[in-house]
Amino acid sequence: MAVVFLGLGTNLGSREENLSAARQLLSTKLRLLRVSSVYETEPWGFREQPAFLNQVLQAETDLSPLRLLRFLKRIEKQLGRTKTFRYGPRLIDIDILFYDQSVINTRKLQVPHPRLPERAFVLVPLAEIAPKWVHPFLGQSVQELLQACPDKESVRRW
Ligand code: PH2
Ligand code: MG
Ligand code: MG
Repeated sequence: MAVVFLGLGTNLGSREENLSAARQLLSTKLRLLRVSSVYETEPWGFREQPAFLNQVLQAETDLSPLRLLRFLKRIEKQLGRTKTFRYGPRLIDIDILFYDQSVINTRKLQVPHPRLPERAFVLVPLAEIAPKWVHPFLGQSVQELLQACPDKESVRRW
C-alpha cells in the first residue's frame, strides 16, 4: 500500500458538486485517510478566469503511480472535463502531489508535483492535513514550504 496526496481543483460549473463527485469516484479505488477543508483561491498562472475551489486528500492505494494517473484522468473525463489550455479553466483537475517518498520524472508523470513549492492553493490545504510530511528531495516539510511560499492571502477557507 502506498500513501498518496492528491490535489483537487475546479473553477467551472457547480464547483462544490465537482469536488464531491470527484471524492465519491476516488473512493471507489482509494481509501481516503484525510480530507482538507475546501478553499477558495485566486487563479494562479493565468489570472483572467473564475476563482477556484481547491482541496487536498490523503489516501491509501495499491495502484502503481501510472495506474493511479490513468484512474485520475478517467475520473476527470467522467466528470466532463474537456481540454482547454495550460493553467486555463477546468471542471475538475486531480493531480498527484506526493506518492509515498517516490521521485518520478517521466514525460507522462512528475512526482512530487513540480510546482508544489510555488502554489499556496496546494500548500495551505496540504499543511492543514499533513504539515510534517517531508518533500522527498527538497528535504523540507510541507509547513516549511508553506512558510516560504508567497501569495498565501490568495487562499481563503470556503
Ligand atoms: N490550477 C491550475 C492553474 N491555476 N489556480 C488555482 N487557484 N487553483 C488551481 O487548482 C489551479 C490554478 C492548473 O492546474
Ligand atoms: Mg493542476
Ligand atoms: Mg492536472
